[in-house]
Amino acid sequence: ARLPVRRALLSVSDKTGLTDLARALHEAGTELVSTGGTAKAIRDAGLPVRDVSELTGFPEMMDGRVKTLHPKVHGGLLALRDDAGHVAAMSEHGILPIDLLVVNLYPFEATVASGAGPDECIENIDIGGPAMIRAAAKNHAFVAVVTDPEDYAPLLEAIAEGGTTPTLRTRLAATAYARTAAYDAAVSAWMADHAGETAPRRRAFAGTLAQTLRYGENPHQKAAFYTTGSNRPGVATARQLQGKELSWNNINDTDAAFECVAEFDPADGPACVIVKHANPCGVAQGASPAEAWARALACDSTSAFGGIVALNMELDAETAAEIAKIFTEVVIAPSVTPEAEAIFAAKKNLRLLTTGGLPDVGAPTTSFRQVAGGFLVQDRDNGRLDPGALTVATKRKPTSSEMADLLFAWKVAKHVKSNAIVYARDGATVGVGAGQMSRVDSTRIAARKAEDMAKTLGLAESPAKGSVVASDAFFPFADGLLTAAEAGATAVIQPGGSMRDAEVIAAADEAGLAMVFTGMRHFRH
Ligand code: 93A
Repeated sequence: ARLPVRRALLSVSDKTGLTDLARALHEAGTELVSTGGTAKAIRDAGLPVRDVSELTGFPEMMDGRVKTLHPKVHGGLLALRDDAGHVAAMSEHGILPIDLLVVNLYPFEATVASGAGPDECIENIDIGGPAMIRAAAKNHAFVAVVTDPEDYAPLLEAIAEGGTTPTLRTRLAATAYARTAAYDAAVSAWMADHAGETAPRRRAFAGTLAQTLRYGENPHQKAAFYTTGSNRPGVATARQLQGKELSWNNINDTDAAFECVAEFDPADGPACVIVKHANPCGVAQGASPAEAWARALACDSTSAFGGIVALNMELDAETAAEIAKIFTEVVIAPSVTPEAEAIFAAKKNLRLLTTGGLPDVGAPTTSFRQVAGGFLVQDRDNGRLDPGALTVATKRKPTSSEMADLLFAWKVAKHVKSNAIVYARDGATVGVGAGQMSRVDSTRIAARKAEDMAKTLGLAESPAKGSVVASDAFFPFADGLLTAAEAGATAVIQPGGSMRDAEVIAAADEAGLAMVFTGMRHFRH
């Protein structure tokens, strides 16, 4: 059942491993046919190769837009070798069978990511490549198609054993269609962006396999990481400087931490976020990155153990030395000083990532949520508060220091799973309540966290006393608000808009609280 590879067509943009592959094929007796640049690379390596233009009898034309789009190529890929009519057509028209196709496409995604203009992006939409890939993959009963240099080795192994097997050809065909689907999805997304299309309805969604993970959320789940070709600074585009391979949970939590810290403009000073189980357990600003870290850690030092740390600016040696004192899974920052890198080098397992910058949290990107039988698509929550649009609901207006903390707490609450309650003071969280089914429970949990913080740090009273509180959605009843007031919060930020707003406002006035409405909700599930 093994099929020999007598003739191969090679046409690759990414020439990684090309000459080694071509040499091995040549030594195995395979005739090589190739397009312009690929043929040149093979010839330069001293190997015999036929130009595809010789095969087709047409020159490559129109700046390469038409090189392989010809019946001599597509007939050779699509003909059924066991069909008398197909075989007769081949001989009548001088079509030679092609047993192996090696193609990788014009780098459309990389061209877009590089910030190239529209003309260059369009020129990098490969037409002939996907056409050949799809033809060869359809005819995988007879043809092997390789679209990823990582598959060169298994291909050559099969050839050394006498030829390609049906299983290998089918697996390669599946990979090939995954590639053309992801490619077209990237083109579609770019075109939609280009046309200013904001609704997700005209888009196809696909990613490119970036990494096979050891396992998923749990060890019995298989998992992989796909990237969409975006150049947004973040976990998908980060450079890993050291440490073990990222796990599924690492990637998920690192994303949560970095997206949260990106809310804090470095122009407003250093900020640090510590995440556990996709929720921030401490967020703080500070005079230095080390101070931001120390204040974020102080919020919930118990939960921070084994956490993910994100900084909004360069990681320096002082901060690295402090972080290294506790067990940390991942540190992510726009950049790292050589001194800080040297400090972490002693922590072999710690994964250190740099992103080169912070993402624009206001930029529109898409988020997904899988449900049984489908998936939900929405704009990522890129809602940002215009402080001028806040309305004061209570008799008392927040003081300027309360207002600064309210805006801080609101940014954090956006990144806490609903129902989210965040107590903050002096630019640092002092209690986070996350993921409860009842808002009043989140309010109580956050207050208890603040009491724990007082105990751990030996404070005379709960740091919730004199704090402000943010709620990701409105208080449906006064009870949650009153719980926050009892814990010592003096000011509240929340969307407003409850049927019982009047009741909630009256309770706030009676407790002497200042309360502002954002008119914007930040559910996160
Ligand atoms: O411009 S194309 O869409 N027209 C074609 O007929 C065609 N055939 C192959 N691009 C085409 N290709 C692509 O050229 C391949 O997919 C590959 O990425 C690239 C290889 O070109 P070269 O061998 O000249 O480097």
